[in-house]
Amino acid sequence: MARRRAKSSDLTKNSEETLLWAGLATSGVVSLVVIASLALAPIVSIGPDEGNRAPDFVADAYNGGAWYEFRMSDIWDWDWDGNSSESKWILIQFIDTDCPYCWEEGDEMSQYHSQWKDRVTFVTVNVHLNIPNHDSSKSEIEAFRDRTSFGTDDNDGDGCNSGRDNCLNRPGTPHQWTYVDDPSNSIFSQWELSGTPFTAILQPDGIVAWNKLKHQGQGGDGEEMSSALQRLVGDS
Ligand SMILES: [Ca+2]
Repeated sequence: MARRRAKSSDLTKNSEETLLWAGLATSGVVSLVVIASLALAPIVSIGPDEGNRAPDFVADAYNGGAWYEFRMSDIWDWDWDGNSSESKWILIQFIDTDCPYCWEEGDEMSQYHSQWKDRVTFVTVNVHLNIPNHDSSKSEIEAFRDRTSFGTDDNDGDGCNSGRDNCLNRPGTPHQWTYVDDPSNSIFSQWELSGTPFTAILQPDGIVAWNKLKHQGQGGDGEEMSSALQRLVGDS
């Protein structure tokens, strides 16, 4: 009996050792596979350049009804296959509610949105430039987006467009998309910007596909955003 017991205990020990070695071998193979796939995966830098993954951020956002916490990457389709037209592209615009060119661009943005809204998600980031008569607030952002009364039509610093206009008179229609507040200009810095307005187009997976400064800056090919949308997204 003692012998048998010893034998059976040896057998158990042997099979435990076999299992241990099998386990180590498997984890070794798994590690190699993991290392190989990490080595093969393209390294995507984070930044504002075309081909980079756009900087992610979490910030207060206004959707026309309420302010809420918005995370940029929540609207990215990480598994985008490069073709599917079900995933939406992203247009990110940077403005300051007091910047005159942003005021004028309000109309273009309304037109782009009405043409592309089914294929492109619009996000406007409001920065706070340190310029005289640029005094913005969440209430002013709401009024700029919604085209509602805020400020006066006198050039007295009260309202949008360097305080020259009541936000109610912004060119264009109410903007039916998410407005993000960037009170510390941190998103603006991540995009390495120095002025507004600025726009970029992102693929559905968050990769920068078109950066305005690259095309419309010095040495650029002059491509307009509307042409870029047509080229990248296709027929709206
Ligand atoms: Ca203002």
